[in-house]
Amino acid sequence: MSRSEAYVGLGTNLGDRRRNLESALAALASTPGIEVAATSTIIETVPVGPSGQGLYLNAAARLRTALDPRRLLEVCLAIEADHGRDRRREERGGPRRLDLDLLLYDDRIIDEPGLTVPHPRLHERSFVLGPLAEIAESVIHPVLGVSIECLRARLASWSRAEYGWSTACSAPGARAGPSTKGPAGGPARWPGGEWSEL
Ligand code: A4P
Ligand code: MG
Repeated sequence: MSRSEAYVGLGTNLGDRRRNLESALAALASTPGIEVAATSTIIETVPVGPSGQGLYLNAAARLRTALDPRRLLEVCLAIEADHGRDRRREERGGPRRLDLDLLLYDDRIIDEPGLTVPHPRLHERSFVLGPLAEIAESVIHPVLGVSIECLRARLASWSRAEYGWSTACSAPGARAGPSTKGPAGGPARWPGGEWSEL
């Protein structure tokens, strides 16, 4: 059976946070057609978004999977619901027991209702790129055409220097993507306010 490689980002800032992550990884691993091939370390991060919420734990996992991207996302959303997440009652960007985002799926670019891959905000978020770079350092972002480690380093230096791309991180293979363009179709912009890992 052919298997694809997918990366999932995990976040939680409500309840027993470590247990939420461990239980979500166990649920992924016990799903037919999913093998958890690698996990990052768990990091504690300052919340991005509405103020007044608690610190997050974030992590990332590499999956080998026979499920297609749509089915894999459905599994992720079902695991969120099993962990007590109720989207109807939560604020956008606000506290949650469990967030599972499909970050990458092979080198696929998908922009359909309810499913965007690569995740449209992965390159803007240090709490995603930090763990992801541990297990996907040399994986190329299929829209931006640069490695995950390059994106992580770029975001870190952007937050220090407030720059855009550096020549060390040029993107000769970059393709136009759904949500990664800056104003007026320019290069992707790198918000600096999120560089806040503990
Ligand atoms: N959806 C489409 N594509 C995807 C994909 N690739 N992965 C759809 C996951 N979901 C995808 O999801 C809303 C809908 O997006 C889903 O039903 C699915 O059909 P969501 O999780 O409610 O929100 P979101 O749009 O995926 O955004 P995101 O980035 O997951 O959540 P928020 O609300 O923007 O941010 N601070 C720290 N330090 N750490 C965190 O983990 N997380 C958030 C959540 C805010 N601040 C944080 C953290
Ligand atoms: Mg999400």
